[in-house]
Amino acid sequence: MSMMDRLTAWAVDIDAELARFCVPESPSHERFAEMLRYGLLNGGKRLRGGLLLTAFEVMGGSDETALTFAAALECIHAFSLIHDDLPAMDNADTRRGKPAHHIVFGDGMSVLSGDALLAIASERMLAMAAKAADPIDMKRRVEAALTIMRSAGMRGIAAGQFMDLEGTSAPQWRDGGLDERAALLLDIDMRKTAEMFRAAVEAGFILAGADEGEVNAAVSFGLKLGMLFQVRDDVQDVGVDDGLITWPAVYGVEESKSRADELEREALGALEPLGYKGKALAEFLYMMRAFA
Ligand code: GRG
Repeated sequence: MSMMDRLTAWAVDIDAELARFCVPESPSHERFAEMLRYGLLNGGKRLRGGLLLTAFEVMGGSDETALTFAAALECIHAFSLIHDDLPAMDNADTRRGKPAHHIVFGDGMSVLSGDALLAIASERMLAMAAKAADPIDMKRRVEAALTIMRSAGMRGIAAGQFMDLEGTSAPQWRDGGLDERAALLLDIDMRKTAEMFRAAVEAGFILAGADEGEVNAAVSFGLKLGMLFQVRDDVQDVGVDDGLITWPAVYGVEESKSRADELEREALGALEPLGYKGKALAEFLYMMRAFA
């Protein structure tokens, strides 16, 4: 089966798990559940969840636990997209080809839905940890939850979004030369995008019981892959999102493409310590060329 077919199959499993995340606690909360489902089950590619499941599998993991963590990661990603689209943030009217969450439910409900999705992701991972059969498994699940939640906070998307909101009025951008602008771009993208890819691979490895050297390789690969995704996404969006802090805005389109090629080589290089176990992750990287 090709990696693309596997992602398609995993997306079905992840969506089924996400649907279990939004079962209303009482019949009067059906509308609340509907809002969560609208933000979650709306055609996301499930790259981050699929990456976590690939990483889990290559390290020999085979139980159902990882699916909850893959869904939790997608749940956090969905929260960030709902909030990012709000008028107070990126002010986007559409998401995944449909009206954005706040266009359908209103700003207040979208803030609330994002809050709920972040809390539910954390709750589901901790519930999975609490029901581990032995202390080793419990520790792995807590550590996987920790690394995923870190990708959302001060180190991850919230910090990235903070810098993105300051945007082009930040002194490093407004007054800076190429080096300062490039450093700002790297800092934003590392947090806003690469951290979630890092968390996906790292959590998959931790859950499957990978050793420290293997986890280090996973971290390095995940960060490079996430950055690669963002560079290609920026290049694809030239003409759509101009005026933002992007790779083409700093380096121009051709140089951005060469940097993407370089990042791809570096990501593949980061897999070398894993030997044959890195093969499926390399396939995942090649498969992602189709998306950005
Ligand atoms: C509001 C805390 C908070 C964070 C928002 C992630 C983020 C920060 C903003 C989203 C907008 C953005 C440009 C993110 C960069 C990464 C990116 C290209 C996301 C889209 O990811 P895909 O293509 O989306 O995997 P799907 O829809 O397939 O899940």
